[in-house]
Amino acid sequence: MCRTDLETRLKEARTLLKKAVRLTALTGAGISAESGVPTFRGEQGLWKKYRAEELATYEAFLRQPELVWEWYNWRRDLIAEKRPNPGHQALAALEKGRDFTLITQNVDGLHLLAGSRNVLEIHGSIWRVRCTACGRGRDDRSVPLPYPPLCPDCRGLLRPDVVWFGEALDAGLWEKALDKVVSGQLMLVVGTSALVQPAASLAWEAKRAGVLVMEINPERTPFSAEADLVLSGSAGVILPALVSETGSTP
Ligand code: BJW
Ligand code: ZN
Repeated sequence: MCRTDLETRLKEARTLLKKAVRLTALTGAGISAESGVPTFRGEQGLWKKYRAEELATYEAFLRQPELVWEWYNWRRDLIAEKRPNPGHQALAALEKGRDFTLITQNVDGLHLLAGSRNVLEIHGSIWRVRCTACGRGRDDRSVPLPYPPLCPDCRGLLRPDVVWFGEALDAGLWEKALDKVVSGQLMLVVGTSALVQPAASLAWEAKRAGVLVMEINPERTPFSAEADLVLSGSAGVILPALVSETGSTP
């Protein structure tokens, strides 16, 4: 997309954003890329080095819990020193004065660190652990977690409190996300390959409900053709450009 093209689209996007009072955003790994957190797919993606099915399934965890924990400890260590970038900050600013729900597939916690409060972490959090025996979850930010991490209540093996392939999303969070998306006026789809279900379906559900959807991504995705407006570029540049002149309140 050439510069003038992007400028025109940004202008249009700002006008639409100014009018919107009920807003949602769906974010993916791309928004944290500029903070130095690797994405999953693509050339620099995490799955280039590791096979998803070897690490991000419960079966993999049952087979090789130590290997899975090694991977999560490595990621916890990497994420612990990362900070929110201007993309996260712009979304936090957008929350002020609006009915704004931020739905994130990311487990890194960077939206919360940026000051967003109305956040639905639909794939869980890398900073939470859950007992495989009694099911209790708790926050735990220690890095690394000594292996094997055991539940203080029942001595069961702890797992990362994230959603692996083949697992259901938390029903309450999912219903709230879907409800906010379809009852909104505008939705931003930021930094996601729009490949992983059911999260990606939120963008299509929004369209079906007549919600205006803007996509922000340097690459095209399976959703791009459906989006009302595609702002092609990195979230750390586009989002601040969108929000700064829109102001934090409508
Ligand atoms: C930038 C940027 C910049 C770069 N600025 N942008 C066949 C068809 C359809 C579905 C399936 C199927 N086979 C299996 C399924 C189901 C499966 C699925 O969707 N698989 C697909 C891969 C095909 N889904 C599931 O299994 C889900 N559960 C389920 O279906 O349960 C059924 C069930 C129901 C009832 C009872 C029981 C079961 C669960 C999915 C869980 C996904 N989990 C992960 C791991 C989380 C934990 C962890 O982090 O360790 O979630 S996988 C991984 O993918 C992670 C992410 O949240 C998720 C999405 O990835 P994301 O965020 O889109 O990242 P990338 O890397 O893909 O893309 C980055 C994007 O950023 C790119 O577009 C870049 O261009 C862009 N970008 N720099 C803006 N600076
Ligand atoms: Zn327990």
